[in-house]
Amino acid sequence: MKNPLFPPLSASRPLPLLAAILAALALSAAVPAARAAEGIQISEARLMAPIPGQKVSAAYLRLTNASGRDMQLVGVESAHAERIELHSYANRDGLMRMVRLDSLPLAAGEVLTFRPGGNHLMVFAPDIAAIQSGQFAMTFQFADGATLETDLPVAQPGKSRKKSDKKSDK
Ligand SMILES: [Cu+2]
Repeated sequence: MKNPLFPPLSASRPLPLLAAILAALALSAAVPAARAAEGIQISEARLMAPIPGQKVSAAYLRLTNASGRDMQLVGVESAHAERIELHSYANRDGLMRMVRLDSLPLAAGEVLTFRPGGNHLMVFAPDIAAIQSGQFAMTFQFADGATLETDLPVAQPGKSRKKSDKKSDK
């Protein structure tokens, strides 16, 4: 009954087997994941610190596609936010309204600009601790599965960041 080739699992050696299983899982999970989006450059990036009382903020930047291939931005994620959406503005019945986009094309050699009044990243429920740290990590996701991680510096909106601190006499 006792098979010398397959000694019974004893409590003395559970770790090597568990470690092997975990290693195999990690390996299989890692294969299709995060391939860095090469040739995509981020510049002029900043996350606007939310106005006190607001649970949403915007991020702006420029994405330059020097990869030589047509790309498509399909999403942005951050561990420091509930979610991040691609937004722009569209004329609806004569009013410029904010609209959510599923994706944005970024053809080879092109620049995709996110700026106030245009395309922007809408950041929902940004983590205050991350904002106070001055750096906000995000991961950009492209249609081909490539990703690009970056730290956006946090910018303070406007001059009225401290309303209690009135130096000017308006
Ligand atoms: Cu928006």
